[in-house]
Amino acid sequence: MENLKINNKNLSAIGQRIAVPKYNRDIIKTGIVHVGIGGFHRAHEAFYTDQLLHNETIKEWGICGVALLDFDTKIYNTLKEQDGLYTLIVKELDGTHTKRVIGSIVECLYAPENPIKVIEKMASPEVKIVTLTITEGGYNYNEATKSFDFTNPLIIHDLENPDTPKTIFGYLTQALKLRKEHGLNGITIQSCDNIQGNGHMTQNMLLSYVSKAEPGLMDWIDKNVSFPNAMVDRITPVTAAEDIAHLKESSGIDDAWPVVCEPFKQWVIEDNFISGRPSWETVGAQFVEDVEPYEKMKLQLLNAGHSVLGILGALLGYNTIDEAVNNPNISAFLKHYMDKEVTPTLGGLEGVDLDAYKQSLLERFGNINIKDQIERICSETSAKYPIFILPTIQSQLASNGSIKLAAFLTASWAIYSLGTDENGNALNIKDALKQDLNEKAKEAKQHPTAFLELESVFGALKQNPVFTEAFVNAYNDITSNNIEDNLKSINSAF
Ligand code: CS2
Repeated sequence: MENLKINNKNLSAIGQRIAVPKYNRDIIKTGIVHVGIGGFHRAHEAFYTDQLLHNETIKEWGICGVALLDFDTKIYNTLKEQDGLYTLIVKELDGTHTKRVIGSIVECLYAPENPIKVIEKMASPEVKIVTLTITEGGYNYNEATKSFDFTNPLIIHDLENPDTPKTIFGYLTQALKLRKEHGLNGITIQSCDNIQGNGHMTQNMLLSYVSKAEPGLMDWIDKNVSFPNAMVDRITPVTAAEDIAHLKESSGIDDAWPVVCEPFKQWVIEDNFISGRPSWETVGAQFVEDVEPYEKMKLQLLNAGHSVLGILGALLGYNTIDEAVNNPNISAFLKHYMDKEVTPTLGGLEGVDLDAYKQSLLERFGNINIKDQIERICSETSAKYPIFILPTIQSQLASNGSIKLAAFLTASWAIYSLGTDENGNALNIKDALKQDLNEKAKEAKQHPTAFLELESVFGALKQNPVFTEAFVNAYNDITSNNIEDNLKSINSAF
């Protein structure tokens, strides 16, 4: 079988081997600018939109993918080379792979090379929505001050150099200013990141920035920009070299950066789009009035569940999430955490069978074909913890509920931050606060609660005696006995 490089020219030949877009990409206009063209966007929004574009009456919702950071050169160059095309490989539970070429990204821009082009694209009349996957840390929110972090050097740069911004806030401000000057229609800014109230977060952080950078724009934004909240879900591991090789061997497709993901997908969106929106509901998204309960459920069960498996699994020397969840002591701990500490905080979820949801999470985590990397899950835990774990602890403390398991997880993270697993092997920690975490973790050897001093992560947790007592107990248990024995003893109490 001849190898075919993935691009426009080879699309119909590739179509003899796997599914390809059936619509004419040449006539699709850009209605969405998306910032952050990593794996998750390409497995989620771009997938839904590709499905939508198969409805031949829809031509106005193509995506312009923007690579915002210097670090994004590789994905930009790859997508440019491949005419925006890439393969989505769904790893089914039975081990088979469902492959399709996704065509919804119809143009790409690399912001560091040409910031003005990105600003102009966001400000063009045909663009109705800017969507974002800029990661939890990308919103520049500080848990300690509960506000926008103006001390971030990149923000200082953007305030001083408005025409050549580096952050999303600088870009959006310039684009909105241009839209106002040109008397254009309003626009929706839609977050697709794992944050409770991600629309509110986007709005609050952007307005904080604008209040300093362009105060005259505040009123226009108020009237012309909408920020829907949304819950997004699809487990998307980092693409491995084997995935690229396997695609070539099995289908003769030469794709420099395919995306791999699980079969499950969910997108629950608040219907708040000031200038219209794609009919994503026709391809499986749900539009609802209030997304909050769905967000809470997903962030505090799935994402937090991931962190539980990631941190405990890393300490035990595992590499993938399925290995961790297939350890009965870890999975029992996770089940107790979900049932006893998270579930009481979730409130009523009309129409959702929570027991079935939790069961389905264990099955998804256990998918041995996905090989979701523990390293990916543990990356940037300092940005994830305040969103995935802290709300559960705060809510449980307020109602005198159990926080024992969350305290054990937090103490495990302190041990993890020392940089080696239980067998003494080095951990590859990727975290913007890696240095600070490591210093506090070292101090914690003398005074365990020193770890909780990182207020941008833990807020005021250190001041809470109930939590600190549970944390110190857990810390001492972990340092005097191995994780697995600790898990057995915790689990036996239920
Ligand atoms: C993960 C998420 O980054 C993480 O810690 O929990 O990337 C998770 O896989 C997705 O949110 C699934 O929808």
